[in-house]
Amino acid sequence: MTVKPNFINGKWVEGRTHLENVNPSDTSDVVGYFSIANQADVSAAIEAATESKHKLSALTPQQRFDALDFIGSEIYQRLDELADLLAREEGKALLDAKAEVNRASQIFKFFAGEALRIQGEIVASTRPNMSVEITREPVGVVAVISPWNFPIAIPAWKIAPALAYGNAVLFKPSELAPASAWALTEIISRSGFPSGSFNLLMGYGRDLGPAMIHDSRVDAVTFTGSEGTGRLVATSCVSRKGHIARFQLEMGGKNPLVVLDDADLDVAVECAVNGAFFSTGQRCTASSRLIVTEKIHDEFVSRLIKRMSQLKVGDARAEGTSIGPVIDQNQLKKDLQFIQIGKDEGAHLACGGVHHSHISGRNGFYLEPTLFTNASNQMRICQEEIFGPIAAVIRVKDAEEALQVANDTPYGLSAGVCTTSLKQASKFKRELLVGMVMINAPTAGVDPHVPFGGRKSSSFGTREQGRYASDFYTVVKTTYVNP
Ligand code: UN1
Repeated sequence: MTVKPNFINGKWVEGRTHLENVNPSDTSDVVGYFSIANQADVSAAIEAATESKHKLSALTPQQRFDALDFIGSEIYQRLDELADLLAREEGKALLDAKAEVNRASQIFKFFAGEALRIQGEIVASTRPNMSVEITREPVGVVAVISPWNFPIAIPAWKIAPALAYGNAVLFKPSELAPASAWALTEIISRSGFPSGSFNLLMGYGRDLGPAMIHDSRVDAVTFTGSEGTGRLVATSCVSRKGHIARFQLEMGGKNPLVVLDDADLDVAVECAVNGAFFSTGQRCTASSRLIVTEKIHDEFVSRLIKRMSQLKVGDARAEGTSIGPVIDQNQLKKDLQFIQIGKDEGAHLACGGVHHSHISGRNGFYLEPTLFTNASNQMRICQEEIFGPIAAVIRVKDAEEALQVANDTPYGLSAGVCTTSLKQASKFKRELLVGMVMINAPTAGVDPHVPFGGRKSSSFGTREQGRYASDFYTVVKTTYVNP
């Protein structure tokens, strides 16, 4: 049995304990064994990252470009292999897994270019003879805490900008999907970044999170995960000894897809199926609330159910699978509990809801895409993030009510509207209280080069991705020059 080691100060370091990574499509298949970092490993990684700052500042932007471009290129060259690994450990259908690996490659390439485009400003002073320079510097040591649902793309969109803007990284991937993280680390280890500037610490968040955040040599924490854990991260960043750590949180969503009377229903059904069920609904951008106006409600629901019957649930890597398993037993239990809650609350289970412990002879965590109708927005299934292939249809009178219901949620990540009216599209674009608006497009699935993030309980801090990422990964310095 080989155990994949952590990566600390440029060396592969085996842990005393390890975790087992199991394929959710086939629980008899162990994807691998991965070392669990302990407190001493975390300290060593923080020490190395801190020490690497001077080596990082000696790297030219061109060298950072070359290293990031190398990573992006290798990910692309190994797309099939990495996508297979991702689908195997996470349960994402192979086509989606390929798209995710491709996205990770694009992100590294994008930030390779950004390393060459770091700019400042020179501004006239209000005082005579003085000028003012505004420059950006690396923030320092960044802890990257990433979830299991996008095991290569989310690490990419945190690690690539961190390195592009000259920071050192401590990477703590989810314990449920360490294989993609390990493969990514192995590529980064050969890319030319100096030893200590990139460290992999695998294991459980409850131990490693506090160990990283409580150390005041860690300057910033970027986190994607649940709202509950996000709040703990925030509290730790603020209450630790030493200076407050800069933090950025991407948390839950309860994203609405609004379908108006004038929508193209073919487009609307595709948006709903993709947004609600692809990637097994395990996306913070998933459309879990389908808000549909009265006139087209029945037609939309019947077309959606027909389309759902074509979705094939099965092994993520099997030919023809559109919906893979949920990630593990805990998540399956939570999903099934929410299905029961929906029934108890009086919503109508219109489709799916069935759990299969075997498909094609494989023992996995399979759940059929599930649709509730006759739901009201106050129900728990419409207020709480489920993170599974479960959506609820809420019938509304008109566009006005649809907008009000769409915004009536603690979250504010993404929202979609299907309409052929420019007037309605413009109104929703203006009035939706979210970070991302999708017009005639699924609420999930975003471009790699533009800002990503939300409002209210979905996000805290500056935006991720695209050029806006520099707001998190750099510190602005203002210099007054009296020559
Ligand atoms: C997408 O919808 O393409 O955790 C990305 C998540 C998000 C990423 C979604 N941070 O689901």
